[in-house]
Amino acid sequence: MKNSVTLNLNNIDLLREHLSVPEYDPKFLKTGILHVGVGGFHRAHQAYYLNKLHEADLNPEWGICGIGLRENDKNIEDVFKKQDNLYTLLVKHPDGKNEAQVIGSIIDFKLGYGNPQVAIDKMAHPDTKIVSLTITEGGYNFNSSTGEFNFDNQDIIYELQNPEDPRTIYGYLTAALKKRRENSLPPFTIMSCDNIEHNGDVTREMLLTFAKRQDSELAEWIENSVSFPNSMVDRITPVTTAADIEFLENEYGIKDEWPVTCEPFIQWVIEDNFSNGRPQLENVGVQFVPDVKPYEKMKLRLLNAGHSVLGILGAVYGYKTINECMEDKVFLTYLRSFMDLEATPVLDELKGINLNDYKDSLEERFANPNIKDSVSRICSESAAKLPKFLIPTIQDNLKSGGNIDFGTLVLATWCYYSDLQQDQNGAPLEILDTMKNELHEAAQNTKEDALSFLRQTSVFGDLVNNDRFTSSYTNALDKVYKKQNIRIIMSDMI
Ligand code: CS2
Repeated sequence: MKNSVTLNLNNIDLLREHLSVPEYDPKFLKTGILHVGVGGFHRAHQAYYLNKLHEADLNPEWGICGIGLRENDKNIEDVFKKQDNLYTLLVKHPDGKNEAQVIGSIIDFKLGYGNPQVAIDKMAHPDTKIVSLTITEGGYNFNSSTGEFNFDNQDIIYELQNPEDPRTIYGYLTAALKKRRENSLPPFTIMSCDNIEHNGDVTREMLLTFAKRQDSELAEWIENSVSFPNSMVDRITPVTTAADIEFLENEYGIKDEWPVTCEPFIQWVIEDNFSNGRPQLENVGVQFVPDVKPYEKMKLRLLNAGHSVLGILGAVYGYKTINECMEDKVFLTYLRSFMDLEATPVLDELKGINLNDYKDSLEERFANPNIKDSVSRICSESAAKLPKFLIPTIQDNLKSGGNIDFGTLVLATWCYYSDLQQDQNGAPLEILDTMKNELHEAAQNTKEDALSFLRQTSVFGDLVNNDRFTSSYTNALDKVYKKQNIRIIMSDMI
């Protein structure tokens, strides 16, 4: 074991003996990209690609500055200050091998919370060319079933009345774009990197709806001049644990308070639609395509939905990780049946992609025993995720007369999970969901009204009115609530 070294710019030369470090000097970068939502995923994905680009050839105008809009983003600011915005990326291979590297592409972090002008000024700075987002599926403030902007959100009401004191991404973006327009600066591109179908189009529509209420001329300018490329982003990034921090110190002699771990696979498919220039990311493997929609649909409905299938059924059965589920033949076969019989028939054709190979590769990725992606991460925010990942497949199959039972069992099990908040062995489950209370209340009424969970139309749309669906759902509910072992229910179906 080497003596451990604290991660910061002064120690780069010492750290080079332990692991790979940036061979460029981050001090030569200026901020071209502002990123809202610096969590594990952004740091394992976009920031990794930018780091790779600078390693090949320094692109001085494309440094990243993180922006935090939430109160607890203060923690990120603190760690980044200590570590000069550096962090370690630990790639975990299925054979147990690991690769660690220090990433230097994030060069700054600004906390908007408590001092929004700092973030607005940064967005309005002439060097800023792109504002990218990973604000989670639930962060876009629209009703999942109607697609409409939610004007009842208290933060939206507040910021419409107090434009100088924004709270949500919409308030920040409009305030910054307004300033750019007043200063005759070109607008930045708004690049959503969240798992939502047509993520760019959705961001555009929501921002325009908000901006029209505030300033119709500004809204028109945004409509005519801001680009919102759609994208498909992919890399499985588990939650960082204390064990990861310890592992890095023991194995690589690096003291890093906030590293990130991920799988080896990475993909980014994006439309080449930028209002103010972009980095040459095609040089490091990013795919620029004219229309990303078929790719994102494939990924959301196979990978993300597949994750939710394993996560919810696995959590209630008592599994803790996705790879544990994949080691179980019943779960593995159930997942494949869901993908083959329900998700695939309602996907668009994708030239050049063999869906069977894609599904095989998903199975391998989910099974990576080194990743230990927790089912609790997958189940978190299911109320925002399932309407994007799983429910559209059920709705499409209801229209086409296709099979729905594999997906429906997941929804019935989710009702049980939200109601009892424990697994089938009686062990408590930690529910991480913005809608936790609403879900719990609706699920608790299941005994009096079997369809009560489904009556949350903002999540389920009008599924409650579809007889074929409700009959499959009550049948599944009946089995799950009678405490039939979930694994036996699943194995009877495959
Ligand atoms: C996961 C995703 O949030 C989830 O439930 O399915 O975070 C998934 O791991 C990523 O989208 C992979 O690219």
